[in-house]
Amino acid sequence: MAHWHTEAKEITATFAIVGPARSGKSSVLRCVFDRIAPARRGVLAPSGTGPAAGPLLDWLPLDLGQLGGWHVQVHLYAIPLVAHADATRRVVLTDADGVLFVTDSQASRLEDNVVALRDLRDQLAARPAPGLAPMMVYLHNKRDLPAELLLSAAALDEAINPEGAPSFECDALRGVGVLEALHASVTLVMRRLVPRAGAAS
Ligand SMILES: Nc1nc2c(ncn2[C@@H]2O[C@H](COP(=O)(O)OP(=O)(O)OP(=O)(O)O)[C@@H](O)[C@H]2O)c(=O)[nH]1
Ligand SMILES: [Mg+2]
Repeated sequence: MAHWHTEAKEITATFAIVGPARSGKSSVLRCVFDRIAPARRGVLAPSGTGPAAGPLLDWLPLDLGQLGGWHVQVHLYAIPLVAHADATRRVVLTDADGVLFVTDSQASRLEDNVVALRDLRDQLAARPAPGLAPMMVYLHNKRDLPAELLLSAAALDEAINPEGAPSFECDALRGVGVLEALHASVTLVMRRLVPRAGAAS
């Protein structure tokens, strides 16, 4: 959950980048890092590559400056979909204000998207405060692949986003759609947080 420093008028919010294995979660984070002004971002900390190596997530802190009279900082975490990162994912999801769900748009990966989303919902239901679910935004990734391999964005939305959360067609390797999706996610989260921040001050 977000942290407020009311005297300094600062908010720190957490965003989890989740989705099926190899859908492009780390690529999304790398894309944000490459396209945000250096003064606005910290160091990108990539995950380790095996059970014994390094942190089991990629982490990127951003300083978004003033929004709604508050100084906004965000932490983006991309958690690999491997069994030994399950505990890490649970911890990040416990704290997440926003979720960026990265789907793999290939028709052959539909079931993987569905299963990853079901797992996410189970993990969110187990949060200490399950009523206040994180704001969801979908990134339908790999839209650069040949059209015959892909499901349409509408078909993906119908399958995994029936509630109609914002969704974006993305190519994380070339930076298409990613910053737009992040902007939408931050906006949704801040709309929810800023009134609460006002109440807390
Ligand atoms: N064509 C295409 N390939 C992509 C795109 N995004 C990621 N990839 C490729 O997909 C593969 C997996 O990308 P990652 O970013 O490592 O995926 P991930 O979701 O972080 O994977 P895990 O952490 O292992 O679950 C890599 O070979 C990427 O280059 C995209 O938009 N288009
Ligand atoms: Mg990864």
